[in-house]
Amino acid sequence: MGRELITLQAGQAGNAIGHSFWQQLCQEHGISQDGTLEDYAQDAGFDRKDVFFYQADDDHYIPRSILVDLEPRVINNILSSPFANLYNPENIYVSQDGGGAANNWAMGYHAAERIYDEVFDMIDREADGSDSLEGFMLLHSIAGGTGSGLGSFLLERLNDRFPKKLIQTYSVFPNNQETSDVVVQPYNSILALKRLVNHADSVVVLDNAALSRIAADRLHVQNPSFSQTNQLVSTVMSASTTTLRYPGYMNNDLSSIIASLIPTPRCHFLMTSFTPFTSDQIEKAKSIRKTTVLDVMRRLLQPKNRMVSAPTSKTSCYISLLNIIQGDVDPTDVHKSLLRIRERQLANFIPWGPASIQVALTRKSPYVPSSHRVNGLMLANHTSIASLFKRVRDQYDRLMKRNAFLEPYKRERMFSNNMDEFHDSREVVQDMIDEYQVGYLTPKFLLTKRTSRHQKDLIIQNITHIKMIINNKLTLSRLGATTTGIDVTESNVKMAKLHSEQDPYFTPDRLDYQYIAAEDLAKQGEEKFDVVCAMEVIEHVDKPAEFLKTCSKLVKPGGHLFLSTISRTPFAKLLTITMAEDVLGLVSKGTHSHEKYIKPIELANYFKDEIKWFSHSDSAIDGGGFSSLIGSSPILNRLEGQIRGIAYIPWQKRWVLFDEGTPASTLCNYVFWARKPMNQI
Ligand SMILES: Nc1nc2c(ncn2[C@@H]2O[C@H](COP(=O)(O)OP(=O)(O)OP(=O)(O)O)[C@@H](O)[C@H]2O)c(=O)[nH]1
Ligand SMILES: [Mg+2]
Repeated sequence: MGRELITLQAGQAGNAIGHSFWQQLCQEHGISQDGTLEDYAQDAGFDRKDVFFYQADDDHYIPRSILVDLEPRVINNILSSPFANLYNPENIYVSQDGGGAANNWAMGYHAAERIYDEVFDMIDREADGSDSLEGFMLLHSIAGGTGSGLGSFLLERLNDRFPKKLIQTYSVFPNNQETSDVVVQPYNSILALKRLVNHADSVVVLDNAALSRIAADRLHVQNPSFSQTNQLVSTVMSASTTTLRYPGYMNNDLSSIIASLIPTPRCHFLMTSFTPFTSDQIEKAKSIRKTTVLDVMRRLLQPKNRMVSAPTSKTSCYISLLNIIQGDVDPTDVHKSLLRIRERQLANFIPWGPASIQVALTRKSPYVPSSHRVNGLMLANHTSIASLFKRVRDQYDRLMKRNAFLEPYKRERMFSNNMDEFHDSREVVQDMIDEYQVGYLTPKFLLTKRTSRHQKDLIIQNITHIKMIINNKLTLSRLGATTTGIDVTESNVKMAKLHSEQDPYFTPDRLDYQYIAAEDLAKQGEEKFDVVCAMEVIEHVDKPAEFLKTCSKLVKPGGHLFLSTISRTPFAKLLTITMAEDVLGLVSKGTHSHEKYIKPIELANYFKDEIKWFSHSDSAIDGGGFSSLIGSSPILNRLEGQIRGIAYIPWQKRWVLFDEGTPASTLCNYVFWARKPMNQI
């Protein structure tokens, strides 16, 4: 089954890096300049060319790519290059009047409105021609007029037209240190950034300042040409798509890569490092170094290798980190390297997240000779990227304060009456900066933000704790998820519906309540959920084992199950029955029965032995109840679950969530989280 991606190249930078990318892909898959398969690549069965190419009637390969520019120069260069016949001529749009968008975002945006039909005809044709389209990749720069303005327009419309498809961009950021670049770049950048925040699922940041620095350091080229920096870019683009093109058992589609790197939807700006960079054209850059897995992983973590110029501070840290390691690698070396990196504390992670480096091992193309045994790409979500956006914001503020260079924008419709769009874009960028800087250090901040527009959740209702559960559902929906709440008591469903109808924020397609048992929903079979929550339910059901099986069936592969319940301890009996029911009367008598309580270890074992979600026999679970289900191996997706105590503080009227491992914290109420393995249906 293919999971195809359509590439959209907009403007000069977009088309130039795109062209470089396609040359690299052709080399790696043994495809010649005109799209025919080279003799030596005839019986390759191990790669998936169909993600990026399709075959014409005569079997030659055509990129799933659409080339758009408002000036003809760059595309003409492509069409007079040896690769001229590679592209589908029907997929090329070059503006007739040919003047470009003159470094003006608004001009590019409005030009895109005018050519909308023609460009979307191409996109629709490509989308219809794919079996199982996963999404789009937009290649562009954010600083000029076309890639930035027309690119912004494409992002908005792609979102409307293909709401369920992923959108990843490779976005070139201008070299802010270079004064010779165009003065209005901060204006264009801020306007484009708003669209990148709101309409892209993930953005790979390509910072021209860092690319020049790396070209100088690694390739020993001072003042590198674009074609030289674009070689670095195409290496990164090809490496970041290897797991899609050479399928292994993990990260075979874009969504799994995005899911593992992006915990909140707006903070989706990824930085990259690659090592070792070599260039066959440049003698000095040919030098061969020792490339053990540990060397590669260490170098990937060094700030000087990052392709974003963003100084790290004491508080900046990784939110997530994926290393894609290519070549001949022994998994035990990976394991050892990860342990060493952890011991030496080479990577600083957010305090509340899974502090693990994820690793995907993939094969190398057999057709591209390489003097290195191993190479690696890092894709990372790091809070320091906010400093790049702050630089853009500060430059924008300086220009805007003086009302400098606004005339060309005022001539375009969007700015003819006021500058609202500028101010709004700045606000969106500021919010994103805050989220990176404040949010990731104080996770509560994130609760006020949306979750992914693709996320679907199920909440299994509880009979007695309706108020808490309603709040719970509202929160998830407020975060932006599409939420279904279910309950086996009809009056509860009615009450919940009434409750939500009073809030204009909710629509039935966002928050829906159904009068149905979880078991019946599972029997219907069709629908599975990204997140299933059953808070304070299991201690009330008669057959907990069956209930857990049902819940596990309702979760999508790779999805999450959250349960909260009470542990069967004398302490819990004292607190939840003697005190809450008998003495204080907080809960009506008979609500709980002690023998139905479940200990954390019992839940964990059940998920290990019966449901088989935890593969590790060595998970650190101990009978005392301070339990962590993080497998001992820090490799990708091995973070399988966690158990953490919660407690209600009556005088503060709020719940607290204890840190993992807090002594005695799971002796009464606790939350259990488990992640379904990707390979389980
Ligand atoms: N890395 C890289 N950056 C480029 C390349 N070409 C242009 N840029 C950068 O892109 C920014 C300008 O955007 P362009 O892509 O040239 O502009 P455009 O999208 O064609 O827009 P207009 O020409 O204004 O209509 C500047 O920051 C350039 O430094 C390239 O081939 N590679
Ligand atoms: Mg141009």
